[in-house]
Amino acid sequence: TNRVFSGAQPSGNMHLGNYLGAFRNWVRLQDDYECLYCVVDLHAITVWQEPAGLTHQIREAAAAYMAAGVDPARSILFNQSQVPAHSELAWIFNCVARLGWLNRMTQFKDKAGKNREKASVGLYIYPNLMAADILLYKATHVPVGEDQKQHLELTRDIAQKFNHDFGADLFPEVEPIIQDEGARVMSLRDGSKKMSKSDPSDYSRINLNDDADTIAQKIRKARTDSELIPETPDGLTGRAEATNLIGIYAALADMERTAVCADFAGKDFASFKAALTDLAVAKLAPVTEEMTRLMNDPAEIDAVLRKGAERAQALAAPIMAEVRAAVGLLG
Ligand code: AQP
Repeated sequence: TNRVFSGAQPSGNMHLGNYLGAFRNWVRLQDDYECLYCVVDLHAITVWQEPAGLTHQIREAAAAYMAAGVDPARSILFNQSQVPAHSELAWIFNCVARLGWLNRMTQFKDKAGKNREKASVGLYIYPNLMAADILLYKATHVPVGEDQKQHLELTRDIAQKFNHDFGADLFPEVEPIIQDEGARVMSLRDGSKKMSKSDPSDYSRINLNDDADTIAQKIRKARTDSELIPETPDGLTGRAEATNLIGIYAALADMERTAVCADFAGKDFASFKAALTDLAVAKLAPVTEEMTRLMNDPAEIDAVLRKGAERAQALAAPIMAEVRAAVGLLG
């Protein structure tokens, strides 16, 4: 079978970038693959998370997946730490991956920043846990953005070295499902940075739990330039913020950028932003409403996650047994 694994970290508010770049695509993949969608809480705690906030964020992430259209009856929707085998396989991979491989990971360098000595060990070995997430289910396909390509390469290296070292043809070669560049949503405050949960400015992103007034205000304050909307996307060259807003419009409306430019050619950003606000509110309101409904009754979310964890555990158990046998651990 073709099996997809993907996840998002419950490290803050889920936002428009997660929705357009990940969730919306996950929903489509449900038609062609057996899918596992995971709230990767163990990844989130590689940087400090306030415990009470984390509990809320885990449930809210699960609510966001469902509200976006992930169907827990078709896909396995679960929370990483509720399936302990993720940690178990990650440890074995800590012993397979080489220091030199991890030293090359650019995301660690970015996230650890200048004070590398103060970064958690977890942040450093994060890619090994990601490899475990995927290989624990022998997933064959992983939808990834450009920024995760290097980690997926590492997953392939770990699978290959494991197979080689233990003379087992155990893990498959994982294929990326590459998201197109247009699916990348940038910060509303700075068109050179991606929209991110951890950006300290709430005005940099549209959260999936923002109400209509908040969305309107954020789009109104979004950075732009003083030029008009060009006739074609060629006229967006060197205009990162304008490119981003046109891109968001195109993604939400399921249109090509060319068509969006043609529709708004010669208009100023005030009128474009008004149209973008209407569109964003129309598209996101049902998602926000469903998230709110789910968050009002966490028992429903918890039950979905418990059921999901059971199903994931059932898939993982025989694979973990193969791994233990290959390594020589007692069963
Ligand atoms: N701005 C974005 N545009 C398109 N896709 C995005 N994704 C995240 N931001 C954007 C995609 O969402 C999925 C889940 O991401 P994640 O939560 O695991 O981690 P991330 O990429 O690190 O997201 P953030 O928001 O930037 O979180 P923090 O600030 O905590 O690091 C992934 O498929 C990702 O590509």
